[in-house]
Amino acid sequence: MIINWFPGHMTKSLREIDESIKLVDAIVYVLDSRAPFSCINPSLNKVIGDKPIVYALNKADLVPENELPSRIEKLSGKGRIAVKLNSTASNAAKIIAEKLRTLCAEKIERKKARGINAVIRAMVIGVPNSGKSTLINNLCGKAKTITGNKAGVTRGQQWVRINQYLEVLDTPGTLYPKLDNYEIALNLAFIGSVRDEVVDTYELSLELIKKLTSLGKGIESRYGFTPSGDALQDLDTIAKKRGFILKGGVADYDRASSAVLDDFRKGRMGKIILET
Ligand SMILES: Nc1nc2c(ncn2[C@@H]2O[C@H](COP(=O)(O)OP(=O)(O)O)[C@@H](O)[C@H]2O)c(=O)[nH]1
Ligand SMILES: [Mg+2]
Repeated sequence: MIINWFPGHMTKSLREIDESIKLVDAIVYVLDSRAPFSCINPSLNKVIGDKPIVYALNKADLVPENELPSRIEKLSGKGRIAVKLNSTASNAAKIIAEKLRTLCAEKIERKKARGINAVIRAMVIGVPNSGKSTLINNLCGKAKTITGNKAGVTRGQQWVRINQYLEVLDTPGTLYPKLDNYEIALNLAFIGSVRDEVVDTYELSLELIKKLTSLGKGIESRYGFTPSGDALQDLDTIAKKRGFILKGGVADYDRASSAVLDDFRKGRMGKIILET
């Protein structure tokens, strides 16, 4: 299966993120906990430089809890804090605000010492479908957007004051996923970060069945049968079990493929992490 972008897309999105990143003190890098390392695009390293990062291991509710500590540790370091998150939960904003404050504590203190209003500015970035908008909505809540003529805000972006020391850009930076490694590209496609026009749903669902079979997860708990090892046969079984049948009694693979991908993406196959 081919999964690819036109390189132009990547260049454009990196340039856009680059413009916004210049304006902020810190970055909230949203990762999908089911494949956190696949969500990191190394092409961004140069743009980010040593800007502080909170890695939000989002959708943590969709993976086994014991899988996260080792990954959090791996992602943490100087100027880097990683934290598990469920962006749909009401405490998500508080968690992220606290981590940003910890990360920028020195900067806040320095500004305070000089009698400057100690507001740090942050932006949310991540691959598509990682939960950026959900997190921004949660962060901004009823907070007022700061209108007026603040420096650097382009194309309808606005700063939102979250609390006395934090402002967040209301528009996320959408990161084009890095697709030049096939396994990573597959992970990104499974979690819905690769636009559907770029991948073949039918082939992708077969790949997902293979992956879940190798992990020993998902198929049995969702569809109630042990995978056979033949992905196509299993897709056929899923179609029949779900009643996706075309005229003449043949399995509707299109519907079954979409259902398999949707079930996985919505967490209906149980808690699963793809990166082992
Ligand atoms: N289970 C779960 N779903 C989430 C979480 N965060 C976001 N979502 C869902 O993931 C999907 C994509 O979220 P969205 O914020 O639109 O992603 P964006 O493309 O990065 O802006 C939506 O259906 C959200 O409801 C989370 O922490 N847990
Ligand atoms: Mg969005």
